[in-house]
Amino acid sequence: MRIKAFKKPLYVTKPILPGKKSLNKKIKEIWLSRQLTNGGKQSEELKRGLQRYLGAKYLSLFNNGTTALMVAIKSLELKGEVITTPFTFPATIHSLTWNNIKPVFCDIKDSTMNIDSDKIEQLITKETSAILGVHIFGTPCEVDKIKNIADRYNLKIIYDAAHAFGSKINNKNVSLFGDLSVFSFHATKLFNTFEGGALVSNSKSLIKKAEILRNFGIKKPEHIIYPGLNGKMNELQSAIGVLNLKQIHREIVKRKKILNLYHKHLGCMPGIKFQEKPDNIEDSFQYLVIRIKKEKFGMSRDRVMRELANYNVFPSKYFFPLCSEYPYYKKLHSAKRKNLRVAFNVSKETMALPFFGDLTESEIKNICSIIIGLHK
Ligand code: T4K
Repeated sequence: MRIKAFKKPLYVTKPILPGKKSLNKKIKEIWLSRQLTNGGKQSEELKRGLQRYLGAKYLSLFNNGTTALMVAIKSLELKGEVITTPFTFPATIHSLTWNNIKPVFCDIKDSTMNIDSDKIEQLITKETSAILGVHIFGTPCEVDKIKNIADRYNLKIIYDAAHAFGSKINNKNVSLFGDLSVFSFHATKLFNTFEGGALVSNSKSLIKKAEILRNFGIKKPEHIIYPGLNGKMNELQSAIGVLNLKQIHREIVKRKKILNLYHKHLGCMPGIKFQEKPDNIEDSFQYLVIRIKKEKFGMSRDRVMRELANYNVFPSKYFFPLCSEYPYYKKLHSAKRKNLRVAFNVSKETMALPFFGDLTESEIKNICSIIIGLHK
């Protein structure tokens, strides 16, 4: 059967939105209060809701995930070098550079595509101050192994949990691991506030410090104690968050079904590999990433993407190129390809397929049939 191109383009995601009626009610409240930012009723409500949802001890809202990352690094007063993964979004690595820290790239595991904790120790020098792990596509890093290394070498741990909203390890939310974790609430995320983010920690004093840094370093009027920036989430973003949080369960239920359908149709295809999810973890259902193994599939990831585009399907190349391949970082010793072989291969194979609650069963079936039809 010949499959027709989709009438409307299918992208990697389609954000959930609050209903207009409930949003109008929130807007009225904000207009009446005239408290637009710098804290307020909406941000307090969202903070409480997220703390509950993420099981976070302490949480601070941010205008986006990148600022939250930059502030996390500043709060821990990191210096020198930080060991991290090259297989991530630019924000992870740039946030180190903005803090005058040298990123040290560590290779990743082929199975989970997360930082390879068995290769971290050999990268530690007397300049190393922390490990920055990314729970890639919502699959948590090996947090126990990383903690063991950090404890032995007196290093701090930050987790970039931008993809891991609700991910769990042995039934414990990812927000409970590391010194600080960062979430992103960008429009493309499972839970969105259009733009937004949060910093979570088990340490009250760290979050307090981060909140001062988030507000220009102002501790109290006439008392400016750190070189801070402006990272606050405003009341409109917060209101959207309050409303979207109510829909999150429904969206996850739909995505679980969609994930199963993709597995059903593509799971046995030679040359197609899904991210491995260890038994002790719970997924965030943020992305559905497959790998195209060129030799076995008979076509490269890039060619598959070009073919899909003819049908109006536009997966995202998460993540290509590797951060270690950017001109700004390429000259670093740790950016050498021979040390990042797994990451280099993985970045040529991955693509995030359309994955959102509104995707219909027949759309998924057709996307999969197109891919299957390309197999040689
Ligand atoms: N750490 C990690 C590991 C991250 O992945 C990210 C962000 C961060 C940190 C930083 O967090 P934030 O500062 O962003 O809060 C997107 C997002 O812009 C970015 O937030 C996200 N990661 C990254 C993985 O994906 P692009 O370049 O893929 O975005 P874009 O505009 O191409 O969007 C992808 C598709 O989504 C579009 O084709 C259509 C759809 N879309 C997009 C937007 C913006 C919509 O339907 N509506 C929208 O409003 O980066």
